[in-house]
Amino acid sequence: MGLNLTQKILKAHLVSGEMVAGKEIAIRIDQTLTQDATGTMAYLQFEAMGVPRVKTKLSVSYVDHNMLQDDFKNADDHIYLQTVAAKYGLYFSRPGNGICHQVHLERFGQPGGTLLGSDSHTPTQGGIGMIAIGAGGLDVALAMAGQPFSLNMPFVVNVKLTGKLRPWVAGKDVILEVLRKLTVKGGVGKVIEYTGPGVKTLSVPERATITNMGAELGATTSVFPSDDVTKKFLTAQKRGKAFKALSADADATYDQVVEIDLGKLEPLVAQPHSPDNVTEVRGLKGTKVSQVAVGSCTNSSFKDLMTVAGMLKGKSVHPGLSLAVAPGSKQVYEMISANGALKDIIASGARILESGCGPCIGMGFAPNSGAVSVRSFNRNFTGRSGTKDAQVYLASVETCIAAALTGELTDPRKLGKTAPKTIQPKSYPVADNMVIKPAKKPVEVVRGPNIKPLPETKPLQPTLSGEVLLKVGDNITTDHIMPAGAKILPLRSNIPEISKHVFAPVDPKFHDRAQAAGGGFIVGGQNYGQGSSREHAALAPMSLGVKAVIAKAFARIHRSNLVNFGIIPFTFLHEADYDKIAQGDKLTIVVGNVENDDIVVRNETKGLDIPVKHKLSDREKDQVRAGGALGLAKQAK
Ligand code: MIC
Ligand code: SF4
Repeated sequence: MGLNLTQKILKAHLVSGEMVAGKEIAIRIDQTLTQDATGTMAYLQFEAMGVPRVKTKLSVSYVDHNMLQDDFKNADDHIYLQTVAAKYGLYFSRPGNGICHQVHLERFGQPGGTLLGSDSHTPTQGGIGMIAIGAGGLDVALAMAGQPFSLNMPFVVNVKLTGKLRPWVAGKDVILEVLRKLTVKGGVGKVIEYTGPGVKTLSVPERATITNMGAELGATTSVFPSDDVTKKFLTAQKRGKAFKALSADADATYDQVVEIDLGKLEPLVAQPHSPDNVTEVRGLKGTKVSQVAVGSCTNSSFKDLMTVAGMLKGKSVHPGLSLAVAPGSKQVYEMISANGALKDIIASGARILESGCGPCIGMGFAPNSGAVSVRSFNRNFTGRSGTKDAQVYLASVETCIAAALTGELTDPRKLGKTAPKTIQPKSYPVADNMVIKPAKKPVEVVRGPNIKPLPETKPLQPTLSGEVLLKVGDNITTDHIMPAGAKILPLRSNIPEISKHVFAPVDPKFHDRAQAAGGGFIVGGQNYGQGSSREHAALAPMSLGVKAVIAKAFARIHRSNLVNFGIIPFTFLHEADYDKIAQGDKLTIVVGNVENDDIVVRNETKGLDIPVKHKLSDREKDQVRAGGALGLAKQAK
């Protein structure tokens, strides 16, 4: 029987396990990436493992998130990251070089390879046929130390593309349509593999937008075949040698099939506050917009910026709003400045931001109170923009600029029959002068005062008891659990400080209550922990004494992060039992050594027994017993 592309690449990297969907496998990791907001912790953990040099084929450390330097903290972290990279054999992409996923696509991604990144949008590289997976920093540190990465063998969804996008319809609209069909939890445990005759009509930047935002499906990753389009892109990046033709076997089978006729799609938008709350732009005509932002790892390629420039040329930004534009990388920035496109963008009145994550993670350009903000980004969770009551809509670059010109949500097709043409360059300018190679001589790692030691982990207690510190509903994101933004992100290397903000958007008293109670439990609904890969959403609760989370279901990366830090992720055996626990209830859970999966939660307050499962693999059981994966890695040394 033939294999699909996902199975082929996983098979070529299989270290252990059986390739049966849902069963745990371990794969060899060729490349890793980190960004600064998760990287500091990942390298502190890597250092604690005592491995002298990274063991991957390539590891890159990027700085793109914590770029606002309003005091020493972020700048100190950047120097720590630079020196640690030099010492341990990593490439270091300096602040200013661009957003990790965009730069990685341009310069490092490898069709057919595996990439583990401490950022949930690592699957962007699926746009060139790579199996690229987001994970917590500790998992990435372990991969850098040469350990295989464990995951459940994914189910594979075939998204069959036919037809061709019509003018003004973009790659972003394709992924918004997939999100509308599958929802933010529809991809959990699955890889989304794109096939069909429509694939060849999509450029690499369009494919990368689609695989990037596949993260919002909760998918393990997304992948496109590597074909002539990929070859042209890599050759233009002077990386023709990295090309390898890859596709599914003709008789490959899939667990699920979704068909999309590209020719039938129209401009779409994700409404507040979830990326799957998708509808046609035309239906929202007339909605007044206060700000527009173009950029982020989803839509900041040369193609995107040329679309922005083409639409803005000779026109003015609407007086009722503010437009910000952030080119995704230095390469993009250089190209649009060399060909005059940047001039057209500036002349329109747009505010040019540096190449980095910026407003996507609440690092500046927060909307005004109650504002409607239209963004070419991938997440619109409540408060993520920095303004709690802002209404964030996610859309293509075309729809963003249509709003920027008219002051309201406008179907870009209303701007004329012909969309601006963007030609794929035959050659990209390659400088790489902002990528520092690993040092050959010994390097001293520089640590600023904001870099605090890792918190201590404690081995598993056979009986867990305490109160339910918080009960939350479905689709709680890591932005709820451990918010980001300009004020909190600089504390990523300081767990005692960042812990003060755990669950702040949901309940500002959470920290004090958890401390007073000496820890306890969290109860959650469906898809608990969706969104980012930030392990701080597990690490900080752990430092506050959270021992277990009992939920209806977990998002993949967050579940792994909980286990990595010794917090047991229990799921209800019967979902209706969610109603049998209230905030403040006292619970006792006899877990023993977690060998047995059938565990009973005793609700002491209500006098009820509630059956739950931990579904830990043998590897995970060992991690939980040791109080987390780092403890285990140190024991193994
Ligand atoms: C995000 O988009 O939420 C982030 C910031 O890139 C995170 C990583 C982080 O929290 O540092 C992600 O997506 O994993
Ligand atoms: Fe950066 Fe936003 Fe992409 Fe996360 S989603 S990596 S914050 S641009």
